[in-house]
Amino acid sequence: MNLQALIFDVDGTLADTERDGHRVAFNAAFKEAGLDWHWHVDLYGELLAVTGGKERMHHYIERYRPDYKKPADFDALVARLHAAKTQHYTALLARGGIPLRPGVWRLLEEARRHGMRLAIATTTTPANVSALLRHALSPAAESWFEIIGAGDVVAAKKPAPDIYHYVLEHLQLAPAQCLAFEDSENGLRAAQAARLRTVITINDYTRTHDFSGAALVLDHLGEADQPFNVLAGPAVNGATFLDLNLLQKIFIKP
Ligand code: XBP
Ligand code: MG
Repeated sequence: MNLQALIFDVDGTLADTERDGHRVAFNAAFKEAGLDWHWHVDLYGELLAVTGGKERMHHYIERYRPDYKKPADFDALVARLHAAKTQHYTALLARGGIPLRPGVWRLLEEARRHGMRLAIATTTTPANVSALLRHALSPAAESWFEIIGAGDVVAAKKPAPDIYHYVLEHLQLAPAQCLAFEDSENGLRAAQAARLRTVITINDYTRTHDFSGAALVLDHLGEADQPFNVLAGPAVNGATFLDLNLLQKIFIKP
């Protein structure tokens, strides 16, 4: 087996975007529209069970707001709220509001230097990916990824495998030639259903998720001065951060 490509999720994996990014942007859009919807930190954790911002708003109303009288054009309202939320979110990223998680920049840089192919598979809106890559990584970072599979480009969002199938098809690689990076159970289920081995880096919203079947579960990718903790997976023989050398050792069997 020859590892040829790394495929990254975005939200929660490249950066901790949910609590202080997406959530804040949703609330700003709701307030601006004069709605009494407010997603506090714990509620948002529950709402993350549904991926995709538009889908999450529908879920919120169905599940938590039986009192809300939907207007006839509810889908259009959700679409307008989502567009406003995207504006708020990308503006927040442009202000440098959300940094990358530990080890992300280092691993991407190393992968590029060694000709490892890179891709993105996410449920988030393409504009959100562009803003994060440009402002948290590098102005040219979008070009680092051969394919950015994002948002409504596929009909079914994670945990459906569609976005991974879309990316694999574009890369023209078999799942065994790639490795996925995810932070959530929905992400893992999507990658697994596409037969991809998956490295998980947990975060505060996902640490209690079921990651059975993941190839490796870490608290983060680690840095030389910020060692990772291995929560599940093979022995890493004293390594303190995930780099290509460690990936070769644990994933490429002779
Ligand atoms: C990420 C998401 C996204 C964001 C919001 O899931 O669920 O919906 O919360 O993005 P994953 P949009 O990391 O598994 O891809 O509002 O642009 O949909
Ligand atoms: Mg994620």
